[in-house]
This record gives sequence, structure tokens and C-alpha cells, in this order.
Amino acid sequence: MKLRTALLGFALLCTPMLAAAQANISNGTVRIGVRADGALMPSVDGPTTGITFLATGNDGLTPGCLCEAWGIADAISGQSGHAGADTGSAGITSESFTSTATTATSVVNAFGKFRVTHSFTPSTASPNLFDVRVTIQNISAANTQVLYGRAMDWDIPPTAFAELVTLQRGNSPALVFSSDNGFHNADPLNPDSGTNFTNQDVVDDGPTDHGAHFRFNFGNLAPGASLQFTIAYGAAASTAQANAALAAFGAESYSLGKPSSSNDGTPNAFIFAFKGTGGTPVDPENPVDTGATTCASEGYTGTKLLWCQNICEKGYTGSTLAMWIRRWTDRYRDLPYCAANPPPPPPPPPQEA
Ligand SMILES: [Ca+2]
Ligand SMILES: [Ca+2]
Repeated sequence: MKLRTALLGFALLCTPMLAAAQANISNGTVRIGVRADGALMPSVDGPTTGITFLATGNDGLTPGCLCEAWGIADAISGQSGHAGADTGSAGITSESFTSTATTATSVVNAFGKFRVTHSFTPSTASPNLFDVRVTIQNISAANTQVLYGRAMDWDIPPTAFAELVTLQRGNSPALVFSSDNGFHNADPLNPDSGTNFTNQDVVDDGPTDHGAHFRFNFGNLAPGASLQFTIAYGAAASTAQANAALAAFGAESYSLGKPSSSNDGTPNAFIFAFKGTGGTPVDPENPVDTGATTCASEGYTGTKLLWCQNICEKGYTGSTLAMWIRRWTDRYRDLPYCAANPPPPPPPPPQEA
């Protein structure tokens, strides 16, 4: 009894500390839930929050699974890690977490090689956005090559699990893979075959249960050096308002999640965007729509379908990708559809800070 009382007292003492190690933050228009590991949708006192548009009270992530995640890899050593509320965590250890009513900063160690800081602040570009400044530092003694992935399964009320997804890749040479598979754990070394599409610019695809996944290769990062880029999360009352926020932010690549109950993004369109990744801002008013071409939609079957998927839709890179391309060209003397948009060349050396 005494032990139990003592443990209860200890638990009560610890509760405020544990609760403070993750936070829901708000700018009055949008509420974001930030975990200690830098992913979204923490377990805190208050509503479970991914990205909530306060005007409708709807959250674009929390219906169904809490599927949102980020991951990092060193392509030289082949090490990787990832963190997410429902997709699990590997190789990521929390170093510190601080927050206010409007800001949150997560600092983690990634498999002893990187220190990764996700700093959430209200965007100065738009009240519909939060900025997440991401800083990746090589804390090892070895040269590294940095891959960063981030994924989310859009679930957009009032038609959650039947949402429309727009994905615009832009021209950043560092963006090496994208898909609408929001269930991915974002580990950059984990292949992704997409839900409806990979590596394509698509407008309002669906309705189906899908999301957005972006993977970047930021190139070599020397011991002690750092690189930075910025993510935006947000929500707006319509496609037009979401596009205005994206333009103000200067998005280089982005995804929008919208309900399928309207054709103008009402009553809420949700935003996931990147800048500072080496590209130029896209024009959200004139999105590119190539339709969701897939190996299956190309009419391939059997071996040809499988090999096409290995080249175009599995997210393979390096020698594995080269092997499948070689097999394909040896047998078929041409290239599958995605060869019209070949993987970009290696990115320039990253900005060091
Ligand atoms: Ca969900
Ligand atoms: Ca979904």
C-alpha cells in the first residue's frame, strides 16, 4: 500500500513533465499537434491533433489511423531511422522538447549520426500555415549523404477516407521520390509503390483513401556541417485560399488534401509543403496534372508489369534501380513510362551553416 501510494505520488509528480514533452500549438486559425520526436499527433491532454482547421473544427489527419511520419537516412553507411505516431519509431532518440502556446521545438538524435531539429512556428507568410524549420547536423566523424522523407495519410472531413489529393513536385533536384502513399513510415530506405501514383504531378486525384509522401536527397554533409529547409503545415477554407497561402509561403513542392464533397476545397483544404530544398517556387494557380499514369494503366501485364513497377513505382535507387533498367532494356529495347521523367542528377553540395 505504501509502495503503491509512493508510486502514485511519483506518477502525479511526473505527469506535468511527461505532458509537456509534446504539445498542441495554435495561431488562432490552425492547431498543430507536435510529438517529442518531431512527428505530428501526440497524446496530450486535449484533442488529438494533427492539423486542425479551427473554423470547421476538422482535422485532416486524425480520422482513422494516426498515420504521419518522418525519416532520415545516411546513404553512405546505409543507416536509417523513422518516427511516427502509428507507423512506429526506429533509430530516433529524443534529446529535448520545448514549447509555448504557439511554438514547439523537437531535437532528436538519429542513429548517432545526425542531430535533427524540427522547429514549429506560426508562418509569417500566412495565418493559414505553420512553418517547420528543419535543421540536420552531421554529428559523426564520417562524411554522410542525407536522405529525408516525410509522409502523411490525408483523411479530410467531411469525406474522410474518400479524399482528393493534389501533389506538385516542382523542380527541386533534391526531390528524388514522391507518392500518394501516406501510410508509409517515411524511412528513406524503405521502398514505396504508392497508392494511385508515384513521381507524378497530379491534381485532385481520387476520391480514395490516400495521402502524400516526399523524399529528398540533400547530398553530402561533412562532419559538423548542417543543412536546413522548411516544411509548411496548414489549412484553409477553400482551394483558392490554400493556393494563396502556398504562393505566399513560396512552396517548391506541395500536397493538398481536400474533401470529395465539393469541387472547390470547401469547407476545408489541408496543406503540406516544402521550400528551401533547392527548387524555385511553383505557381499553385496553374498546377501540372499528368493524370495518374501507372504501370498497370500503361497496359503492362505479367513480367513486364512487375519489372515496370520495380523501375517506376518501388522507389528503388542506385545499383538496384540500374539493374532493373538494364534488364528492361536488354529484353524490351525501350524504357517504361517513367523514363520520360528520369531520376534527377545528384544534387549540388548542400548549404552549410
Ligand atoms: Ca488518419
Ligand atoms: Ca487517407
